[in-house]
Amino acid sequence: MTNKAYIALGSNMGDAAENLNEALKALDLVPGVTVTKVSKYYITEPWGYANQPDFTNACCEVESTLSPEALLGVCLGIEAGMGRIRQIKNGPRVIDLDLLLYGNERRSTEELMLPHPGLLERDFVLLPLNDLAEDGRIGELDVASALANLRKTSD
Ligand code: PH2
Ligand code: MG
Ligand code: MG
Repeated sequence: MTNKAYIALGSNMGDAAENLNEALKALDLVPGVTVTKVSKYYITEPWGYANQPDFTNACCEVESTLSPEALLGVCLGIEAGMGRIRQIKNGPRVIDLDLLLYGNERRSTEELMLPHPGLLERDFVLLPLNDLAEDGRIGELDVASALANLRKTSD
């Protein structure tokens, strides 16, 4: 059985767009994972830790036969393979792959929260995710309204 999942990509070290390209290629090469849609790439101001370069952010849709936990493992494996070192919280990173949604699955373990807890609060996630929505929605999530709400509250 295949499921649709959504992954946020971010980078602000080296050639950030090239890092996103490389991560997308790596994802698509994994058996049981097919990248089916990719958003536009957005240059965004750093959130959470100001003194670092702007990020390039995007989102992709994948179709996967893997479990949510296995797909998270794939994301972490690609991050490690691309040389990500965890240093400063919210600080610079060569690649960040966050599993946002996996069908209508919900999880709240230490390893995995689904939907991703930051999803509704971060415009650098909602903006690219909205590119992948159909009629403003992804499954149960009204992405277009979430984006409009976020913009209202941040004015
Ligand atoms: N990721 C972070 C922290 N801050 N800011 C932007 N603009 N984009 C990100 O992807 C990002 C961030 C931690 O994952
Ligand atoms: Mg992450
Ligand atoms: Mg992140």
